[in-house]
Parts: sequence; C-alpha cells; structure tokens
Amino acid sequence: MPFITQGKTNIKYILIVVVLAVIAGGGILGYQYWWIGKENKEQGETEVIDKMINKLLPAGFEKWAAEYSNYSADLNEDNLQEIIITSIYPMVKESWSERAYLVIATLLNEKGDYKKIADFYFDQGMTKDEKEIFNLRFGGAPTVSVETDINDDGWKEMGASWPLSAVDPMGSGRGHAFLSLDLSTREINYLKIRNKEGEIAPAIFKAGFDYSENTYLTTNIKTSDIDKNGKWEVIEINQWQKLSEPDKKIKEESWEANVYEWDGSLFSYNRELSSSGLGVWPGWEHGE
Ligand SMILES: [Ca+2]
Ligand SMILES: [Ca+2]
Ligand SMILES: [Ca+2]
Repeated sequence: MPFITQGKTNIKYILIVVVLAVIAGGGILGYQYWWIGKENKEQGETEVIDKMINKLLPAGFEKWAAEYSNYSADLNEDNLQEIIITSIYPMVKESWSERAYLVIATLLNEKGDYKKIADFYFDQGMTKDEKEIFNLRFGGAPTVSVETDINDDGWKEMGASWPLSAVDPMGSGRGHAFLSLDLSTREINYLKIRNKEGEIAPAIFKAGFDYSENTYLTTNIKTSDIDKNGKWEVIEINQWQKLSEPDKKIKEESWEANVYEWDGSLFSYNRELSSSGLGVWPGWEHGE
C-alpha cells in the first residue's frame, strides 16, 4: 500500500510538474510570440513610415536624415494619430545644413499614403541675415516634442530642438524653437519673443557651451510656469565660469537669467522675473 500510495503521489507530482511545465512553456512561447509579433510590428511601422517619408518630403530634403515622432493625440479629430516628420537640406562642409522642414501628417495605409495636415520651413519668410542671427544652422533634423497650450487657442505648441553642428555638437550647442500649430488655418509659425531691447523676434534660442578668454559660458533653456500664475515663461540661464592662470581652476562663477513671460500674444522679457532669485523657484535647479 505504501508503495502504491507513494506511486499515486508520484503520479500526482509528475502531473503537477507536467502541468506547470506546460503553463510555463506556454507562457514563454506566448511571450516569445507576443514579443516577436511586437518587434515585427514595430519593424513594419518603421518601414511604412519610411515609405511615407519618401512620398511626402519636398524635393531637396534628405530622406536619410529624417526624424519622426508620433503625436500622442488625435489633433484634427479624424480618429488617426498624427506623425511629425522633420528633415534637412544636404549638409554644407558635412557640418551643417541651411534649411530644415517639418510636416505633420496622418498615415492612411501600409503603402505609406498620407494626409498632410500642416507643414513648416524653418527659414520661411527670413532674410539671409536673419537666418544668421537666429542660428538657423542644422547639424541634424530637429526633434520635436509637443508642449503645452501656451497661447491658449486650444492647440498645443511644439518645441523643436536641433544640434547647430554635426561635427562639434558640444562646442556649438543646440537651437531651440517654439512653434504654434493653428489647425483652423493649418499654419505653423514661430511663437514670438520681445527681447531685452524691446525688439520682436521669433522664439528661437541657442543653448550650449562656449569657451573664450578663459571663461566657460553654459546656456540652458527651459519652459515653465515658474511663478505658477498660469502664464508660461521661457527661461534662458547663462552661467559664466572664469578660470585662473595657470592652473585653469574655476575661480569665479556668475550667472544671469533672462525670463520671457507669455503676455497673451508673445513671450515678453520680464525684468522683475529675470532679476528675482531663480534658485528659489520650484522645479529650477541652478546650473541644471
Ligand atoms: Ca488625426
Ligand atoms: Ca496653442
Ligand atoms: Ca508664469
């Protein structure tokens, strides 16, 4: 009897082991199928978007340099998620491109057919001098993120960011721009700033790192409602670090903030916010 009991136990045990093995094996297989399926799907999506890029970029813009990001929302309420694609003109001296392009479109099918919602040339309406002033040099296609509805028209604004040089991205920094999309007119435009001198300009900023005359200059750009009053600010922080001779140690640090507050139609330089203690504002860390 004990033998039989033991035998029964053994069979039970074996059954349990077999059942567990089947569950585990099935799970692993299922996971593999799910994972492989997901990878194939992503691969497929990339191929379809590549087809779309081939079809929709205007002549002259580089297909290989194209960047894209999916909008997380259905902007024009047609039940399809939008895709934002950017690209650049061929590089000058393999270092920068003089033109960049952005298009928002919806993918219609697997052949890469699309519906264009709005598009934008970063240099549209600008003279050659203005392009220089606003650092319109592109070391790569801009990457785009969807920000908040800064101008309160119901559509979210976009932030675009690009390396200023393909060769030395650390030394020459990045360009940042704030773009508004108006779906009623299908127009994309720069948001505007009024600078310290009272001049109105597109909201394009240069961030990064410079070195000259024994001084490091680091510039950071950030958007935030720093004083929590419902109006958004663009904050430009310049930090200077002077080095001593001959040991090149930092001997002196100084910093300056330029704060541009949204005034209902543009970001306007705000002396009061600029000179108040940025370090005490929540979410801001000096030198971040
Ligand atoms: Ca849509
Ligand atoms: Ca808006
Ligand atoms: Ca504010």
